[in-house]
Amino acid sequence: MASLRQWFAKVDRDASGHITAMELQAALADGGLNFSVGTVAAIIRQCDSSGSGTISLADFERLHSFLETVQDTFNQMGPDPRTGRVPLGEVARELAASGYHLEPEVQKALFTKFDPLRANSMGLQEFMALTLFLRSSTATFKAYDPEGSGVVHLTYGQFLYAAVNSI
Ligand SMILES: [Ca+2]
Repeated sequence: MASLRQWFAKVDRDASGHITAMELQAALADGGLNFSVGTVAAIIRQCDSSGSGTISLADFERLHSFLETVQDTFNQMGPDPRTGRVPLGEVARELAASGYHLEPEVQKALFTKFDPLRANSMGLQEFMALTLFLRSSTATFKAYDPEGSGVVHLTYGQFLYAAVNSI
């Protein structure tokens, strides 16, 4: 726990007691991971218990374990040591193993979006963005489908709300 505290202090550059999206973006970039502010904000939403848009020390362990889980999952897929990337077929197998039952056209759309360079592979950054999207979309869907029927009916406003929360 002492090391987590030290890491927190390092990331919290202005020592405000909260890690902002900008601070987290800079820390991840130091580790060689270059994310847009939007993706970093999505990472924070996964871990931010208070809805403040920032990470407190209490949230930090969750953030740490989320980043570690995604990294471990990525490493288990056996990235090419030369490029650091995993073929899309391997990502598809991993998603299925994680319980995402995606129709072929849905999977194709996801891969088109999260492999924007059409490399037929993903690096850790793309895989993390995909993971965030799936997690937040699933959470939003479940919020509209608390009984787990698998079908939701949305008004236009609810659709926009769901879409903007799934980025
Ligand atoms: Ca700060």
